[in-house]
Amino acid sequence: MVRKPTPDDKFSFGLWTVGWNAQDQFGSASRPWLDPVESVHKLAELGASHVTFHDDDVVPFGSSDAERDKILDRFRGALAETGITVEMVTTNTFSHPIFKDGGFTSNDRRVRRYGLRKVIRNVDLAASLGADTFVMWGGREGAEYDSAKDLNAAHDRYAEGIDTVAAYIKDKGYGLRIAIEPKPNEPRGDILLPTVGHALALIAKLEHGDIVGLNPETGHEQMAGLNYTSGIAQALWAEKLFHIDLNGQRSIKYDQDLVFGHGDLFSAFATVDLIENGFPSGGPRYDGPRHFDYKPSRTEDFQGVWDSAAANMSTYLLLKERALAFRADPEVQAALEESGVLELSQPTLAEGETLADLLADRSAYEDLDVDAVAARGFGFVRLNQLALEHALGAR
Ligand code: GLT
Ligand code: MN
Ligand code: MN
Repeated sequence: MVRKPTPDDKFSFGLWTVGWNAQDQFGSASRPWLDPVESVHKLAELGASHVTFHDDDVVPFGSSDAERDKILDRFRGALAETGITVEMVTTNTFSHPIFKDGGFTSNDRRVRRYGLRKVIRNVDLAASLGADTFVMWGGREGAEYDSAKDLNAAHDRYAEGIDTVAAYIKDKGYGLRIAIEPKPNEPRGDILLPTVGHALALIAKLEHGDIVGLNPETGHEQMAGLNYTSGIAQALWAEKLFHIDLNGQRSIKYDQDLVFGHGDLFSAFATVDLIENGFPSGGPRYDGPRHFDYKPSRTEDFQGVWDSAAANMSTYLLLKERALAFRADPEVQAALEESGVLELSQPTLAEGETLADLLADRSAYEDLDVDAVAARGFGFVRLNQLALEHALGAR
């Protein structure tokens, strides 16, 4: 049995996840519309503590100001009744046909100006709800054809858009940080900022990059054949892991958005191990919400929707239990030591040692018995097997 989640677990769900009516490329909706207020109540019952949403998930696109106020009042009421808080808000700049060539990077300048207005309006809403994070997933920022985009200008416009929003956040004194969510493709043939690394490189060139970080999603990195845990590790190292989207993906194919752990389970174990235990020798930690961005499969009715929401949290808690046991196991600690995993945190040059000292150190080069050093076995396989046995609950 898995224990029930508590607020300390910081579980969070996008309202677009459970609320997805399962319409896809090949078929119409298999579930009716779900009232976001009902989702808030249901998620609270299941043990989640936070929700996140796109502007249009709560207030339908095109609503009048009066309708918007009414809807938001009712939504705030649900938050107050349940104690659920909004930790992150994001903007839908991908559904309406106006965004078919992007929001911040559309070739049509009118679209970019409209997109920026939509985002800024949503920043105000995010701040008024007390969110900490403002996610930007540029699903439509990209192209199908290499001739369709001036990629130099596109990166300029992307940076301009993000910097403008960041400057606005600072100007207003809002306690928000922007988190860019990379994705390699889908719905565009190629999406700008396809991976964690690409996004980090863009952030480094921003004027207001200090409040811009990342929201990496498990499946999006895996769609590019990359290792999600490595991706969030580098984002952590860069002190840019502002938020996470956890889900499941089974290899390189369309974005599956499966329940966390229902894709590459052993990789999910590594992710939870990093989040809950941190790096083996210390370093920056992720302390934010454990946010699930998945889609209840199209085969599921509402019972299946709520079962799948609960499954994300159960899987996370199970893996957390295993990951804590893994690190607490003295045999694992000894194996980490033997494998040199802990030795890696030792700087290559000793304190105060200069390159000149190293060049003068014959034992480091001229006199080093390279064959003897090369003969060392690292024992990584044994270490990995220990991890697997812990993940399976065999230890
Ligand atoms: C969309 C996408 C997700 C993003 C959301 C944020 S929207 O569902 O597939 O990965 O996190 O805009
Ligand atoms: Mn996804
Ligand atoms: Mn996501």
